Parts: sequence; structure tokens; C-alpha cells
Amino acid sequence: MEGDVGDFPANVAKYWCQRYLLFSQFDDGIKMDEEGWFSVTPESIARHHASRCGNGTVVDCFAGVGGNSIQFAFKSNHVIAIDIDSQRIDYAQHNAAIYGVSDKIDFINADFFQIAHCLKGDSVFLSPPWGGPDYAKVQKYDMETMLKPHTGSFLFKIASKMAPKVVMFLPRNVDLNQLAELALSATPPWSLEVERNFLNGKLKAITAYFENTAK
Ligand code: MGP
Ligand code: SAH
Repeated sequence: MEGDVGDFPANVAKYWCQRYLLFSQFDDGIKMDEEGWFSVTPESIARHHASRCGNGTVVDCFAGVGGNSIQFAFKSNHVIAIDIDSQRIDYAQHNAAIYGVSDKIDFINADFFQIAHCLKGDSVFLSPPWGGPDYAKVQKYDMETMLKPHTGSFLFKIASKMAPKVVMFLPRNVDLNQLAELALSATPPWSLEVERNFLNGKLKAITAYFENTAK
């Protein structure tokens, strides 16, 4: 994707201006689409997620254009990247090749919820659609009504059967009480650590790390 900020629609231009924060190798031919632009995890935050997920198998359930999967591939032995959108998972594979890590990743074009029962890993990473950039218009983001395509509690329930560690990347205005409720909903309760992710001094998002400490 080449050009000048004026070549992009206003809703994408804001993200194009931040392109090197999203992908430091952007100019090597990174491919994006509109949802990719507003959803991709900035590279330094994705690198941090990867450092926290360890070197075992990581399942990236909503891979998008690959921002997180690429960084997981640098740190872990095996990454499973899933996306329901066939063009976006193709872009993820293309982008991973630019970073030289596509051989570490299995790319699956599927509805995560249809295949979740077949998947196991050491960590499960969830960065689902938040309902678009309008997520920031409400004071408190409600995971039970605003996350797509399913509620936060449904997501956690499915993911917690796949691995002893579940990591959720969520809006900066998410209701923290709801995160505590998720951790307490497991039997026995899982531990929860909530992290605020800043980029150049600006709060971008929140990451919740849930762990089954009984295992
Ligand atoms: P943002 O709030 O749209 O951007 O998203 P920014 O630059 O903080 O906007 P500002 O106008 O408040 O300054 C911040 C970050 O959240 C993005 O870079 C993405 O990493 C992430 N993000 C945003 N959305 C809408 C989604 C989403 O729907 N899903 C996921 N997984 N991540 C998102
Ligand atoms: N972390 C990613 C961005 C994820 S955006 C990155 O850094 O690039 C959320 C993604 O979830 C979108 O690409 C969307 O196509 C995908 N998605 C939505 N519903 C899905 C489902 N049921 N199964 C798998 N992927 C889904």
C-alpha cells in the first residue's frame, strides 16, 4: 500500500499516519484492509504480548492481518492463526512472510467457534472485534453486549477449555469488574492480571491475563 495520507478515506488516514508503529516493516509491502487498519495491534504491544505468552503453542483466535501472530512466531515454537475472513488471513500470511516467520504459523481460514473444540495450546490469545472504532464513545465498555460476535463470558468459557492461559486484548474503557467476574466464573477461580498498554504515552488498550493456577 503506497501513497500519501490524502489517498486514504478519513477513517483510515488516522491509522496510516501511525503505520510504522503498527508494522515497522510497513514499507516492505504490508497488506491491510479497512478492518485491519483499525484493529491491528501496534507492533511493540504485540511484541510484549508475545514475551508474556512464552515459547509453547499459541492459538491466535482472531488473527486479522497478523499483527499479533507475527510477534508470537518470533517467540514461540508454533502459532495457530485463525480468521473467518479469507482475504485477511491471506494478508496475515503475506505479512508474516515479510517478517520471515510464515513457516512458524499455521494459518486457518475458519470460524473460530466452529473449530475451538479441536484446538489445544499453551496459551490462547483473543483479540476479537470490539464493534469498530465507536467502542470509545461509551464511558464503560460492556463485554457482555458490545463484543462481537459473542459475549466476553462465552469467549472466556470456550478459550479456557483450550489452554491453561487465556489472554484477552480489550478496549481501554472495558469494565474491570467484568474481568474479575470472568476469573471467578471458573472452578476453581483463575488468577487475573490486568495490564494497561501505552504507546508514546497514550493508553491504547487493556490486556487481561487469566491463568489456571491449579494446573
Ligand atoms: P483506536 O482507539 O481506534 O485508535 O484503537 P487510537 O489511535 O487510540 O485513537 P484515538 O482517536 O483514541 O487517539 C486503539 C488500538 O486498539 C488499535 O491500534 C488496535 O490495536 C486496537 N483496536 C481498536 N479496535 C476498534 C479494535 C477491534 O475492534 N478489535 C481489536 N482486536 N483491536 C482493536
Ligand atoms: N490481533 C489482530 C487483529 C484482530 S481484529 C492483529 O493484530 O492483526 C479481529 C479479527 O477477528 C478480524 O480480522 C475478524 O475477521 C476476525 N473474526 C471475527 N469473527 C471471527 C470468528 N468467528 N472466527 C475467527 N475470526 C473472526
